Amino acid sequence: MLALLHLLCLPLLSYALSNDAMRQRRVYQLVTDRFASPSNSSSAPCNVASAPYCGGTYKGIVGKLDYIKGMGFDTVWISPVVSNIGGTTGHGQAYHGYWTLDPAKLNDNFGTADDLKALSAALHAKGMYLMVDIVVNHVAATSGSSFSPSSSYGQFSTAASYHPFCWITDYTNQTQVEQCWLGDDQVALPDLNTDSSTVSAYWNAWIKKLVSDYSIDLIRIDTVKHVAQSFWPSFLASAGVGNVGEVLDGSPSYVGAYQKSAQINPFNYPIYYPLVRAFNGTGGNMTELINMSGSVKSSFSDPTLLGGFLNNHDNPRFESWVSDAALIKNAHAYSFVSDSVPYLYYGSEAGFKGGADPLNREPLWTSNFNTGSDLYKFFASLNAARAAAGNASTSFYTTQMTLTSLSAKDLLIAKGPLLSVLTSRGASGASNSINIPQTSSGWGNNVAITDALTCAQFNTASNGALSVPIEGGMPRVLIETSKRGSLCSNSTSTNTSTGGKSAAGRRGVVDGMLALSAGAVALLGGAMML
Ligand code: ABC
Ligand code: CA
Repeated sequence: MLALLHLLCLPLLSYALSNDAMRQRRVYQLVTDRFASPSNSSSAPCNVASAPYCGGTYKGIVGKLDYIKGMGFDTVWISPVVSNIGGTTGHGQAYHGYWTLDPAKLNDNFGTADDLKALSAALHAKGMYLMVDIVVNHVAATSGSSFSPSSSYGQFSTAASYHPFCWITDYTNQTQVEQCWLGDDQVALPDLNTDSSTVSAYWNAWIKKLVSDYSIDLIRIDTVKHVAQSFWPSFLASAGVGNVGEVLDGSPSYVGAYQKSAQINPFNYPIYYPLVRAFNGTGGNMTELINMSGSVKSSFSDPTLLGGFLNNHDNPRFESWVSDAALIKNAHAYSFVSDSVPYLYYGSEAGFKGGADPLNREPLWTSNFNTGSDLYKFFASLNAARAAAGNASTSFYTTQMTLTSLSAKDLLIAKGPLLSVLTSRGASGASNSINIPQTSSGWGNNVAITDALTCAQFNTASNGALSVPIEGGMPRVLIETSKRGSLCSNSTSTNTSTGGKSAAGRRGVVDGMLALSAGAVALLGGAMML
């Protein structure tokens, strides 16, 4: 028995498996203060414009895990957990968690240490993972040039822990980006001297303890480009868990260097800007997106480990620019059918449209956590498609996609066994069919194909080509019916192009997918916490 356990455990300890496990995640990003309050009253006020704490807590999240899991997500990214500066600043309160005071203490607005442990345990009990946001670049203060650290900052109570005051004014000057301060006179972010061995030793011990105290599975790292690359490898080794890092820059070579040289798995900010432009109206052209995906491939050591997103807490929601429901779905679908690990920012499923920070951090409780909405089911279908592809082929997650332009507005993404068609035609755009040649799909002659989004079925022709209609400008996410597993298993539609599908059928799809993957998820969870 012991020998068997040994055999089972050994390969799970390897660092490589941590990356394998990362690729299979589907991440739901929430702002702890804005996701769920214990009372969950849909009328509880939250004036986002004035940026106050609105009452969301860890207990609130625990109560809504089925809402997240039911959409097919298996990982929850929560806000930074450490204690923050109090009071109301010129930019409101520290409800987002990025204004660190003492990193050795927790932010008690979100609950107690036991509440955070309970959240971690509740996630693991459901075969899900906890991703915690962490900040090592800075602390926060309400004064810039006159900042003088005190014992409230815990370990960082003397000037020796900081880079001398200067604002970052030139983002092309990397020394400035690393050593000067973010923020402004309302809220300064005093820059820690992460180049000092005392500071880096503190952070290394801190992350090890945080991960262990709260059984954290993954970390999201803030302000990565503001800390020297040489800081990260030993910090990540101390963390001992997978990471996704924020390198907020549109240049693939600049961002790619953090993966090549510093073991960070960045969010795919280089693709974000062309992605928005591709679907930011019905004139959207796919060329820039295709070209950027090529640059990303050559600039990163492994594009399948990047974080793919359309929305997050720092940018205006895509829906604040675009109201066409089909364009919104196409833009969101990209992150789920392409190489990156998919991230969904909470509220996208509720149709939130908030603009620039702080308006993009709406309370979710006003939505009543509706699991019956068209968008909720849309994201569930995308997750189910990704899971089905991974179940059908072990190489799905590591296979790099191929992007082909089918026309100026139509994009084919091949990532076997998934083949997706995204289009910027828009809800009232043309409905002419897309022709996918066998050379692009690799599908056999006369085989049945399922669209994961509608459960409609099609057949390839006797030469293997597939003609698939575009309806209402909606994307298509296609997989061979023989490989779909439980995806659309409750569907009654066959060989149709109309894609009629009952809501009940769709729910069955998601439930089936989660049941299938639960064992694997639990196994990986054990590995990641070892
Ligand atoms: C508060 C208010 C805002 C107000 C702001 C000045 O102060 O809420 O209304 O406008 C936290 C809070 C924020 C808060 C800030 C500052 O603290 O969440 O609400 O804003 O007090 C991370 C987090 C972010 C967090 C912090 C600080 C850092 O995700 O939520 O903010 O812990 C830079 C950093 C990046 C940081 C971001 C907010 O600022 O690099 O880590 N995000 C250029 C620069 C980027 C820069 C970006 C800012 O501008 O290169 O470094 O990000 O908009 C592309 C280019 C890019 C360019 C973009 C805009 O365009 O290639 O280089 O980015 O094409
Ligand atoms: Ca710095």
